Amino acid sequence: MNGPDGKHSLLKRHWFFIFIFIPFVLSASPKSPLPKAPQGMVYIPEGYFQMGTSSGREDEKPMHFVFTPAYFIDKYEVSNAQYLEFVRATGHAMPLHMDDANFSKPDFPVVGISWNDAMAYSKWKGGRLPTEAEWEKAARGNDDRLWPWGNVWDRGFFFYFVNIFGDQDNYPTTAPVNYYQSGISPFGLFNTAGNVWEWCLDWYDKDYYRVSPEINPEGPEKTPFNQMKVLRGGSWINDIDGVQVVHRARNYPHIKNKIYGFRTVRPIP
Ligand SMILES: [Ca+2]
Ligand SMILES: [Ca+2]
Repeated sequence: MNGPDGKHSLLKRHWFFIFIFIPFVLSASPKSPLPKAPQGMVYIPEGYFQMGTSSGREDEKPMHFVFTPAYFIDKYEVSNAQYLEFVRATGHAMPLHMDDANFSKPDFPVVGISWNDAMAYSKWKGGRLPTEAEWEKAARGNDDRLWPWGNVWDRGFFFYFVNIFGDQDNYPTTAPVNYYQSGISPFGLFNTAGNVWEWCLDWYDKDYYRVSPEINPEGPEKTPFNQMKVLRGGSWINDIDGVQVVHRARNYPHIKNKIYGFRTVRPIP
């Protein structure tokens, strides 16, 4: 149709596109796209999760709802390769056990570092250590599970889910930070349970859950009775119950050994 009627209807079709289709496209696109996570990190959205347990050890009680703002957290425990980059760039002291082939491979988690070392590395990367709440939320999601993969441990079925004591999981000491894909957390973090314990930001207080704030708890104040930092997740020397993501361990911030490592958090301003 080349007559005036044909042009008119084409014009009408254009107006249809402008008034109907474009607003539809705009309203269908997300209002605020998720921030892009830095390389090697995972985005954890703001919101509530269930922290602690009502049936576990005394210092895990009670189960309580906690809100955190959104943040980024490392998908893996910090590796030797990453930590040595920091040592080379800053002149920071080398980690212990780098002469032991069981612990020094580049893709294995760094061990032999204190809480102070872990915090120095985290700051150099533009972040800090996770609070206990941030660590537990990233390891567990919001459904009250006891391990990152769920609530059931069946040795016959879940064989390569987690690095615990013994070599039936393929590794008698530490394992590569990206091993045990089957045991990832609901947010995709590797090895929150097992491999190495992970230093957290908070001072340890066994009664903290009974008094902690609901919104973004950052741990108790340091007191003369309370001089240790929290560690979470268990390690390659624990049994399967020892690596439940609700367990809370602690030690002095200067201690270094073969079972303590860490991962970092980057807060979102
Ligand atoms: Ca093992
Ligand atoms: Ca771990």
